[in-house]
Amino acid sequence: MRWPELLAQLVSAIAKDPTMNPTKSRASLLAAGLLSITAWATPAFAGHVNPVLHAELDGREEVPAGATNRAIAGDPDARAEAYVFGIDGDPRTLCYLIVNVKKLGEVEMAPGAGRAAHIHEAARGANGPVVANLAWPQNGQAADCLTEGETDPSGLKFPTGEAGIVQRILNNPSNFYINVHNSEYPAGAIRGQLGETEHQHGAASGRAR
Ligand SMILES: [Cu+2]
Repeated sequence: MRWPELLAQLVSAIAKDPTMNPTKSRASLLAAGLLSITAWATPAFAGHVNPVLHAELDGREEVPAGATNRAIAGDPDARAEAYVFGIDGDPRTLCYLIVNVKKLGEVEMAPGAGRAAHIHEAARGANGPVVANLAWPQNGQAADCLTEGETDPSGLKFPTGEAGIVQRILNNPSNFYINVHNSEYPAGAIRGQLGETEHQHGAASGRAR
């Protein structure tokens, strides 16, 4: 996705997503994130180090609990994209978007009854524990910023309570994956390993866009 589309989708998600709590501080964080992305995506700022991570979520990436079972564990047709990024000067906050959700069942429904989204810790091909509770992408989008120690009615947004989990995710993205669950696929409908964006590779080689 091109940056202008991503920014438009982020703004749209902020405006529409009923799972977001548009508090003043959260809006400020998202604005800071937008500025980070905008500054980073501008050729004059190529090389800006604030990481922007991407995941392609696909039902075929979900793996069953039994390591020897090679069957597809997720929804084979469903797809989505996710972006994760940090905030300059706020190392304990992580922002994300889940966008371009396609063919995911129950997407019009409210969260709960198995409908949820997470960051888990495990390498590709393995399952691991939830390290961040994300918003269910109701109506196809979710966006928020989470700070270590922050809670909602269901508990800590980073449930392990680990100090430094945000930087660990940003610095070791391939050890983490995003997945989305629904009641049909309670163990995970779509999944994608976090990695650097193609845009970052472009910036590193001097092709900032
Ligand atoms: Cu999950």
